[in-house]
Amino acid sequence: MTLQNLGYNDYFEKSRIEKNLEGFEVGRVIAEHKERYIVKNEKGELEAEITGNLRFSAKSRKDFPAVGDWVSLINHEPNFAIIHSILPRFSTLSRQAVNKFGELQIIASNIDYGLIVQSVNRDFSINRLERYLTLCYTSNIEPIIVITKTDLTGEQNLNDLLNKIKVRIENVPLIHVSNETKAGIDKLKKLLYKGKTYCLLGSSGVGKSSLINNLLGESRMKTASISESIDRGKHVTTHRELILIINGAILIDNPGMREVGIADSAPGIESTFEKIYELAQSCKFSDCTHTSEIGCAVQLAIDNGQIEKSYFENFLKMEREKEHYKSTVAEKRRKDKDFGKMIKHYKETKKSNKY
Ligand SMILES: Nc1nc2c(ncn2[C@@H]2O[C@H](COP(=O)(O)OP(=O)(O)OP(=O)(O)O)[C@@H](O)[C@H]2O)c(=O)[nH]1
Ligand SMILES: [Mg+2]
Ligand SMILES: [Zn+2]
Repeated sequence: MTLQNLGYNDYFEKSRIEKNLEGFEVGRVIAEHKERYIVKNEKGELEAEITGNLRFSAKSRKDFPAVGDWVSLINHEPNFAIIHSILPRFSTLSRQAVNKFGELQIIASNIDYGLIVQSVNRDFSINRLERYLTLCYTSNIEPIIVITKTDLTGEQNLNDLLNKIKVRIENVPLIHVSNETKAGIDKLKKLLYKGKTYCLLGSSGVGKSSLINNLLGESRMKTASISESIDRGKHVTTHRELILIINGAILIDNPGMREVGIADSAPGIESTFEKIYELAQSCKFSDCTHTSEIGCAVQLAIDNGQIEKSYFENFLKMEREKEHYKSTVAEKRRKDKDFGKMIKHYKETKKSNKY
């Protein structure tokens, strides 16, 4: 095992030198269990914790290690290390943290490709596909769409579903597989490149772990049948884990996501809804909201069937979420600033009272 096998490359080596970390060993975070990490390098796997300094100077979740990170290490014992610092990330896949408005949750870092997995049955949703696309594009991560469980539907249905995707989503590789019959698995294998990191994204029960097992050719990841009564996954995978695939690609399995919340994702929304941005250039008014204005090219395109109404509605919904996230963050910052001012004022008055 070399560091390169784990995805180490010139980008990370350059920043290691720039940050004067030559004296430190490095490793990649391959799993996280509540602030305890498993780090892997050429010597094997180590358990690791962060330094107190890293913890106290952390301002947000972003300052903590995430699966996929390259970290510098201080070794104490043979199988235990302290994480001294996080090497600058090449990409960060994140979403709006569930139930914590205005906060980000890092899904994984240093990802090259996002494998967006949906099954042909209940889970299938183009709106949600566009959400995942937005997350990927926001972080410069290349998306690949993987439709699973093709054995559960007929050929006609499958083609209808694939065509629906193609109408709305262009220029994204689209693969369909069955983890049961193994149809399509080889096609997906061809999109896995040596030294590149792939993160599996999707709801619980769509077959992410089954897919990894098939690509590996062995049952490494735990999978479980979905709940028959509600046709939903049981959240079998409980933590992120980085796995090496035979032909040199690196895959990160992910627990199923219930929500795909949009954070500060302007670039991602722009790429996902490129057609709307293009049309908007022909609107009569430059500040057109594309809702009720005269001469709106977007509304016209909906009326004549050039774009789907649901595509536009999904765009609006995600735009609103992005704006809401931004204003929540701004509000938080303002409060923090006020609090800082209050403390400063308190200290100053205390000082002036002294003399
Ligand atoms: N018929 C069929 N069943 C599949 C396919 N892929 C996965 N399954 C089944 O779906 C169930 C869930 O699969 P998992 O691989 O555990 O799903 P997951 O996406 O990893 O789920 P979480 O870990 O909960 O996020 C298992 O019973 C699998 O056997 C498929 O292509 N066809
Ligand atoms: Mg799983
Ligand atoms: Zn308009």
